[in-house]
Amino acid sequence: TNKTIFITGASRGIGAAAARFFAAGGAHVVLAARSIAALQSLATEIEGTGGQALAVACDVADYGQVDAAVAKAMDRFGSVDVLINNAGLIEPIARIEDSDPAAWAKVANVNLTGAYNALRAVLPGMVRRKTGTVINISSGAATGALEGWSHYCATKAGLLSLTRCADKELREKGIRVMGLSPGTVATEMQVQIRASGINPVSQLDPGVHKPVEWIAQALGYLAGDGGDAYLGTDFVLKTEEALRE
Ligand code: NJP
Repeated sequence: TNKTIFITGASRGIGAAAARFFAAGGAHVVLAARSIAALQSLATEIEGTGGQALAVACDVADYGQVDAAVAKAMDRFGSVDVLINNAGLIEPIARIEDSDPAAWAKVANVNLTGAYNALRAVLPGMVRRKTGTVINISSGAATGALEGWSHYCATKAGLLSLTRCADKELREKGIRVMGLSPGTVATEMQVQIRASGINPVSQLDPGVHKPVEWIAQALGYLAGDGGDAYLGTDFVLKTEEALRE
């Protein structure tokens, strides 16, 4: 299809894999993150294989930057049809008593407010066209309680709640808001988790490190016309009744 897919956190890991996957299927991809050099090199790679990609530098924690990035996407491709809220971080991992308040706030501003920012920025166009798809990448941590992960667990739980609220408001306007909990995926984030020494082996999905391509395929399913579901960490497809209560 020639849909435009706006992907946050596209400079590496799951976001970069999703960009390659959607571009290979003919979509126009907008690559958003802070590391502009990595985004530009991915855009060049995608364009080299006949795809269309736009790299936009943006810190999702800053609404002005997100809004400007969406405006650039609209200028280049005319619309944003699918938003994938994938940008996220877990560092620094620390028990609450040892944690730095500013670092905790930064995680909240990326994992939760960042997703709100991108949703808020793409919505006027989606409401105008009466169609759109938003996929928020949450985590099994949303329902877990892991030492040193208070920032991550709390913000991923908040992101699921944002998903439910947004879906309730927007479904009747033709916009689907869905969630995906990838489970344990082989990316830089897992390297950081192991290095922290706190919960070094994921307790959420022990022993399994899914390749990023699996997550990209799951996103493809959700973004497709048939996708109207929530994918849990076990990767068993299930319609999450809670999302549509
Ligand atoms: O992580 P990683 P993943 N503004 O660290 C970007 C969730 N998840 O691919 O800005 C904009 O390789 C950063 O780009 P840059 C996880 O919580 C993962 O594993 O250039 N972008 C980079 O592209 C997250 O939501 C696992 O540094 C910002 C990307 O985010 C998503 O999957 C399990 C940013 C992070 O790439 C992708 O994570 C699970 C900012 N302020 C959920 N800050 C797992 N890996 O096991 C960071 O359940 N980024």
